[in-house]
Amino acid sequence: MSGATIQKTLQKQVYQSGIIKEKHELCKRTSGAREINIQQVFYNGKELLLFEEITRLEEYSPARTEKSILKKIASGLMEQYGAYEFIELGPGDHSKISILLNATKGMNLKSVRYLPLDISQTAIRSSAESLVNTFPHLHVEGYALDFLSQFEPIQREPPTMICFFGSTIGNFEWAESLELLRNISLQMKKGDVLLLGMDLIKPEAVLHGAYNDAQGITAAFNKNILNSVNDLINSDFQTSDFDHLAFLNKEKFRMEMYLVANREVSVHSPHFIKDLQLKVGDSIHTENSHKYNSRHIQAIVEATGLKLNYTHTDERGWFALTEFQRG
Ligand code: AVJ
Repeated sequence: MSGATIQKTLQKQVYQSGIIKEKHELCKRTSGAREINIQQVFYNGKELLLFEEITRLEEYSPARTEKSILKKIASGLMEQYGAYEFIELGPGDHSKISILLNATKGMNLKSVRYLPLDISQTAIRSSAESLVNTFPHLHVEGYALDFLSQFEPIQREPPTMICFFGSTIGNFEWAESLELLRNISLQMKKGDVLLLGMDLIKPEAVLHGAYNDAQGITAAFNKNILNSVNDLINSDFQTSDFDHLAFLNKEKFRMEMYLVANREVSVHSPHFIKDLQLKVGDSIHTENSHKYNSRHIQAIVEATGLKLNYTHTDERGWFALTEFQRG
């Protein structure tokens, strides 16, 4: 079976389902061991829970560092921009936006609006409920859609603060991420701010540890992708047939994650024309996590035409919250 065939069937299935707009890409490499691509961009249910567990790991610092930076800059941002409408792309939980909302508490504002755009309707609903209880002056307007789609039609009064936290952008190929950010920038109105969380290049040992934690949570998170695929295409991938592999690709400035077959594997799905046969060592490329430096940030400025107002980092320079503005 050719890779292209799988890709076609999967896409059809994805578009038919309507609700699960996961982006899957399956292809076959031409030489050497086979490598299949299943890159999952959206977190739903179990992935989200496992990811939350990852953020609590000693070895995994991005989420923690981002929040500590945000706590330091929140009130300054509120004063500087006077943007009390927040759009958050793929919030997952509401821990990051709460930090900004907290900074609006003493300001005696008539109203603050929060517009989360997330694939998971359940996540949005539960966040909305708990947020309106904590912040009485808050209006939450959630949108269950993937953040790759347009938000321009949403009624809003600029300046809006568009928050894209967690280095979620890092899951995208570099060229794709520039395209996505350009698309976002085109939807920004004069004065709108984009607050972008970016995980920075750091020592290889630290990066390696963050994606190869001692408790094996990252491995479980990676393997769980197979369960999502099984749900999506009724396949019978067994997580125990695969080993977790994560390493730094220095040329591409990213951590790459794979699942490597530890035995001969045969996978069946009604969406496959023929069973998928894997040999020991064949791998499934499951995720990329890009790491950035100041040149990448400059390239974003050039690709989007946005103004870079400030780059906030921690003492170690391991994470950045970058402030872009539409002039
Ligand atoms: C949610 C995409 C930022 O790339 O670090 C963590 C996902 N994958 N461990 C990341 C992830 C494995 C995470 N992002």
